[in-house]
Amino acid sequence: MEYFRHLPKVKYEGKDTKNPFAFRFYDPDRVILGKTMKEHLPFAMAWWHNLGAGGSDMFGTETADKSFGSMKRTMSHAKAKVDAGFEFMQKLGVEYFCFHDVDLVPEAETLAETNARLDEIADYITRKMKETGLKCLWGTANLFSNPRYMNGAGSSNSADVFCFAAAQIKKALDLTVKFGGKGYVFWGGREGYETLLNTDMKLELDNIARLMKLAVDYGRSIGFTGDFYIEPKPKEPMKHQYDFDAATAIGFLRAHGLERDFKLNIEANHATLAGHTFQHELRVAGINGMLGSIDANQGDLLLGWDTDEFPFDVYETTMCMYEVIKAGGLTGGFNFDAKNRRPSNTPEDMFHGFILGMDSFALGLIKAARLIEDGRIDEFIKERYSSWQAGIGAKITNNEVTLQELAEYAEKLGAPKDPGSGKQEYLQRIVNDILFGE
Ligand code: XLS
Ligand code: CA
Ligand code: CA
Repeated sequence: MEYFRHLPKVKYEGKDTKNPFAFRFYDPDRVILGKTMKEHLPFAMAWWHNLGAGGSDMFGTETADKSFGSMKRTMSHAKAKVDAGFEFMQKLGVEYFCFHDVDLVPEAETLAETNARLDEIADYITRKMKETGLKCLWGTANLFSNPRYMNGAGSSNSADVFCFAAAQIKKALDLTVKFGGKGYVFWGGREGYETLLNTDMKLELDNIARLMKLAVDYGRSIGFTGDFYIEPKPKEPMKHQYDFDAATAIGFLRAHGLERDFKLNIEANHATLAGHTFQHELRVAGINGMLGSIDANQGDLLLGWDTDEFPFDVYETTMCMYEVIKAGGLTGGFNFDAKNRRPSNTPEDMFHGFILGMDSFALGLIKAARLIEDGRIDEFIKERYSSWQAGIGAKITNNEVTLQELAEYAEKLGAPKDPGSGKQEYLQRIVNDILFGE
């Protein structure tokens, strides 16, 4: 069955095309800084949003029909989603998918029955992957929807619940390995607290780390060679989540000896919820050697929650690609953890969402490469920090001084040289010139 029969295979037609189902900027074979666009931008479809989300919110039920011609919560619906998903990815030229265990099949009463359903669908998906050459970017376990996780999973007060989380992670790792996934994600949606009055924070944090270590040991024992990722998010659904932001997650990983097996999956919308820019979070991950993968979406500055919109803001995608290129690329990819707005409820809108996201990132890549080739920003930063290249600055960075020597140096100097202007407006003009002036 062809689910998107009336929709074409989306191709690159260049920026002058008026065809709504064509790419204006995403030209997979175009070479930029020595790599094709397709290599720079391994795009992925999020199973949960694209094949699951029907636009419901706290005030209303679904507006988009994602039944794909089958009754929901049945195995035939699970298979229809696979067929629709693979057709969608092929038509858009999206090479990867990401999944939670319970995105693939409806959860059953028992773990054993859910796992049997997962085995059935995994065989079906594996066949499709062989036929089409499409791949898995990462897998994860949903440890937040089922009521048993109301107090967290790894951070639950209940040791039994912790074991259920372990069971789900084990199975999700089995599936990730079966699909040849590049990564395995921990997003700690309910790993946090509502009030410290009922919370043993130290035990909860130690237990989350224990669960991660157990997952690493099991994953490596079954041949998983990819990266584990933490996906930071400060809040929602919990008031406070332990993986608040990139810096917090990195500190946690190092404190528990997990830094060799883990990197970060940075989501744009989570960065802004944490009070940071997307670029800030990418830079923190990048300079720590932990930039693994990206959840490519955006939030809304006027709303304080996780809206998971398709990427539209080209300043953001440009600065994102600037960070990614500077960090030497990703080990993962760009997962559109994004959903159509509630009134955008047609299959055409699903295509428009991805075309928007892919073109926004392609344009961001083109512009980021131009910023780097242009060189003025790099040159300015180099000059700005030039006092560290020689003299006292070089001695300090080589760790060749004492506090006493520095005090003597400062006293002799009388006053420091003018540190110079930060020239923010000049630099912002360069960005605008490159974005709009050429
Ligand atoms: C929710 C998260 C979630 C993770 C995967 O806010 O973005 O979807 O990416 O569990
Ligand atoms: Ca995400
Ligand atoms: Ca999100």
